[in-house]
Amino acid sequence: MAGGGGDGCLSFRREAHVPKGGPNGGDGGRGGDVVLVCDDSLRDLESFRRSSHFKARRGGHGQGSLRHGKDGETLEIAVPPGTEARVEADGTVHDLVRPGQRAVVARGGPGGRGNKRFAGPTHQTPRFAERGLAGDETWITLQLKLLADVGLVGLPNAGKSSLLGRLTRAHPKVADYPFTTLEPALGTLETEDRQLVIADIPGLIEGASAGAGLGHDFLAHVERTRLLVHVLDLAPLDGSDPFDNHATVERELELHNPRLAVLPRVLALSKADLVDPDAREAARQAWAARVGPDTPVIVTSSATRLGLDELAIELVRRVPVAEAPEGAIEVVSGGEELAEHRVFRPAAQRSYRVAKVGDRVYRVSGRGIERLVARYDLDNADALAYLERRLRGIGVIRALQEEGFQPGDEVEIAGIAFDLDPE
Ligand SMILES: Nc1nc2c(ncn2[C@@H]2O[C@H](COP(=O)(O)OP(=O)(O)OP(=O)(O)O)[C@@H](O)[C@H]2O)c(=O)[nH]1
Ligand SMILES: [Mg+2]
Repeated sequence: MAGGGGDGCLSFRREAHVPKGGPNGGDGGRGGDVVLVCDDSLRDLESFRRSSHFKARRGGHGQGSLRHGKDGETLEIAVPPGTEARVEADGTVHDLVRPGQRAVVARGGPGGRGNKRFAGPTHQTPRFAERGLAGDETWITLQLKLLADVGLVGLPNAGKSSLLGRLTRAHPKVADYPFTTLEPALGTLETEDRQLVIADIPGLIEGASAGAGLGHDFLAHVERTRLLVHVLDLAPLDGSDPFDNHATVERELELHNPRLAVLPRVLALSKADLVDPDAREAARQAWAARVGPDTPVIVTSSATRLGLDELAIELVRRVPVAEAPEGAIEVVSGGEELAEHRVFRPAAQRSYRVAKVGDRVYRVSGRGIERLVARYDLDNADALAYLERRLRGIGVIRALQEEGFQPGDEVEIAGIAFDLDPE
């Protein structure tokens, strides 16, 4: 919920020798916006389980002597990269992908103007001020979508999370048992001129494509990436054969979606520090021969950083430059709204509707008009006179007359009924 605007102030100068000074009421401040900020240090939306109501500060009220109210502070809410935010009030969808990216999801209400603003040659003593308006109030649905350029895949315990932690500033949980990573995590690899988002996918096991293990739910995320790094443990603790392990993961990827089989990839042989240098080199050559010239084979160690720079360079080189990963940005924003907009446009240059709702009673509806009326205290004769002039300027009075309105009839706007007797 964004902050409401502060009220404008109704005040006149008082000085000992001036019996009646001029108007000097200051304006109310704007209410604070609610802004989502993409924050690289966050990995998930867990914190929103604990607190889910956010309210920005309201604007300060105006005061006498032309003191304006302070604007309400913007309320920033940090969300992890890959967050999709849907603003329920109007259906807008924001994708927060890059660290630092911001999206205003609720706007603060404008402040009311103080009475000084309404003074003019013909109205020297305006005895009214505007109210501030309420800020936007809406639910925001947050969903974490993986928007990764690169996906790390491999068996449980292969060293994927360790690699992510070394290549980026992410701090995924690392432990010496399989299935440590339960949900995909993202990190950003920063180079001089590019940022690549890398996703750490939970380990895949045989049968993953058919629903076994944890990896299955996340294979869909892999589809969005543009490059896969197959992380392969050179010396698995369980004594399994790296060749079999490699084949298992590749088979599961292909079974899930043949498109995955053709995604470019890099083979990262992991935990090389556990293998003596000759064996590493032999493994590299054997794998290079096996996977062919299109797949670089890089011997890596998260423990010693061996090969990590080479890996980073390879990732940057192989991920095509583009605005965002293919298929990652779904523009769902306001489909229905647009259609509605189009239907209304030819008939209505005006953004409000006038209807006769009873004997000598008329209703005017429309957001703009309703927000306008909310600004004034209609029991205040000066304010009412001012509002009438505004309504006349906008064409509302004429529209009312077309419907049969006579001076003195009742008009209802935003639930407020008043007798309108325009001059
Ligand atoms: N010696 C050594 N150990 C490593 C290296 N990389 C990872 N490990 C260890 O291997 C174990 C598994 O590492 P993780 O990074 O959690 O593996 P993972 O692939 O993310 O595993 P899951 O999340 O379970 O799929 C941990 O005990 C790590 O400390 C490495 O380069 N050298
Ligand atoms: Mg892991």
